[in-house]
Amino acid sequence: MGVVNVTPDSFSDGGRFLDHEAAIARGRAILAEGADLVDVGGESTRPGAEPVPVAEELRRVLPVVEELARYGRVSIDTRKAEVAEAAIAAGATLVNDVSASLAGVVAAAGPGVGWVAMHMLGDPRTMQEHPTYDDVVHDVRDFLVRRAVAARQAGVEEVWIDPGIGFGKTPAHNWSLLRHLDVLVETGFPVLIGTSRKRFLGLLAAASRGADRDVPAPTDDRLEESVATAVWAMVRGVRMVRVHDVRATVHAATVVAG
Ligand code: PMM
Repeated sequence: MGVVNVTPDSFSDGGRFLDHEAAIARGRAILAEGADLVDVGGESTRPGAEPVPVAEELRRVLPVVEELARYGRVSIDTRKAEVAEAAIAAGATLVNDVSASLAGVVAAAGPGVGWVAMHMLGDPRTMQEHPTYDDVVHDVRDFLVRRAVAARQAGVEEVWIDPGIGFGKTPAHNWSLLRHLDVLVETGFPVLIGTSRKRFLGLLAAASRGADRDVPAPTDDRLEESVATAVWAMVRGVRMVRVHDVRATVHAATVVAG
């Protein structure tokens, strides 16, 4: 899954694809580089981000979804029912739902549309303040299985689960989830994960390059860490990875596939 953020403020590519033509060109390049689908989002969910009004989110994403759906599979990254519905009407066939609350919308769309349930603690404005869990791996697994089972019962056939790396999680929580991916894979629901260019990898990158440990490496200097975690996840049975660096990740995936 390759990412196209049509936003002014996403943490890694914010502002670059706000223009529709640029977003469409990037989406087409992602598909040409070998991604199976392109994930279009119009609201940043980076820590501290403010919500975007529905009309503005629709304005950002709909033309991009409609055009890219001519070339490949499109998912819509949204927390809003109105945006999910409109994107499905425009050709999206997967709803990437970081709020894990839109199963009803997807069920109503009928067969042929899938749903990603992602785990997030709180909401993007406050999620990184003091995230705490009894046991992050099992708390996340239990939440996702509850939502996924309910979605199946509501009639959604294609249901993915995603632990939501960085969404109300400390670096230690992220590493625990990565170390115990088997717990998610064993649920039987296909697992999606997004580690690409995230801050905890920036901190590791800075430390491994001998820089200040508290200052993350820039987002465009997290490639090796991003690909390494994607490969790690694939080897452990994760079926989809959400990435910015499509070409490198597709090449790495061919090694995993043998
Ligand atoms: N991460 C971001 C946005 N959407 N969706 C899923 N399913 N999983 C993720 O980990 C995820 C997501 C934040 O990253 P971005 O700002 O680069 O899009």
